[in-house]
Amino acid sequence: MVTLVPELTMELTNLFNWLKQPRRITLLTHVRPDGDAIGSALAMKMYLEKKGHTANVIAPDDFPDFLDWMPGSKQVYIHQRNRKTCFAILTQSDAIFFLDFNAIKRIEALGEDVMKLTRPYVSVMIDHHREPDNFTDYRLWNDHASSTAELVYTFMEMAGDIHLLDQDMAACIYAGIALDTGIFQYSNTTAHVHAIAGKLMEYGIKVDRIHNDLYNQYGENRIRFIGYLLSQKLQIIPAYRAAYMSITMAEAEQYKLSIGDKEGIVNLPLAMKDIDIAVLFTEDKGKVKMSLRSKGDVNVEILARNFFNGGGHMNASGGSSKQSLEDTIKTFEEVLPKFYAMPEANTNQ
Ligand SMILES: [Mn+2]
Repeated sequence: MVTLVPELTMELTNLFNWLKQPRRITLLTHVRPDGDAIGSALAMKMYLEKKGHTANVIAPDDFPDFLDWMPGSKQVYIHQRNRKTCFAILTQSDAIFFLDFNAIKRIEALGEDVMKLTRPYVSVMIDHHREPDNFTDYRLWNDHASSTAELVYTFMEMAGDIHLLDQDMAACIYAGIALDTGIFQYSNTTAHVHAIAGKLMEYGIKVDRIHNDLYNQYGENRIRFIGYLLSQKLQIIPAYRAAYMSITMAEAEQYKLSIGDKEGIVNLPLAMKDIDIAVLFTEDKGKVKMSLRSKGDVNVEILARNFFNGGGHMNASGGSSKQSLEDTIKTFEEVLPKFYAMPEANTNQ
């Protein structure tokens, strides 16, 4: 039986006590922030402000447009575009919260700025990705949690502050959970997740509107691009029940893709009954970004961690490569047999 709710440790009690005084708190999310990262950060910001703290959210780079509806999204500082202001905010922080990631390298240049800070600050990690680095004073971490948003809810509950929850916070937390569970369909969708979602609905959030805002906001270009990818670019390796697609920079340009347009595309090949692994390779300046997804007991986290400098979750991970797009794909095809030979590749073995 896995523990779904982290224990309230002595350490966390100390943190809650420390938060009884007004503090200046900065909330950081990972690069290419997703809905769980932004939703968690915004809900946490609203909660901390209600507690009398000053709270700011900094994201390393831009988040997709389909998250613009989230209350407070306009106040998110983008480090890549506003490095000076972000650094000024960081230098004045009494505490820094690291949300939805667990290694300082995951925030790239923003992490470098955090390392430069000379004034002492309290550090807190709230995260659900596997294998966390040990770099914070406090952590609310559980890799069985569906999402960081779920853990933000847990944080408020543990602090005895669930009465501070309101409709805006509930909407952000609900969206984070919905996105990270693939709308309550992945294996991380526990009874506990549904119970929290039910409680959030009591705050009057409109789930149909949230789903529309999250999933039905695309332009014609994305729909046509998906058609092109599936008909022209989909590759299948039947022996390893794997499928992959790749996006070159030229194609992204041609179809005028924005960051949000690539979201969810990696999952499409998993709809095939004979496919357990789906990978999307995206060419970027000087590197290739990879999204890896799997079904059932196939653990793509092991694949991402061991061969592509990444990690995440068993059924959803990210990775990257400094090789060319072509060579990255070649490497992927070469490491597949090695991956399947690893005992951890399939959690049911
Ligand atoms: Mn997450």
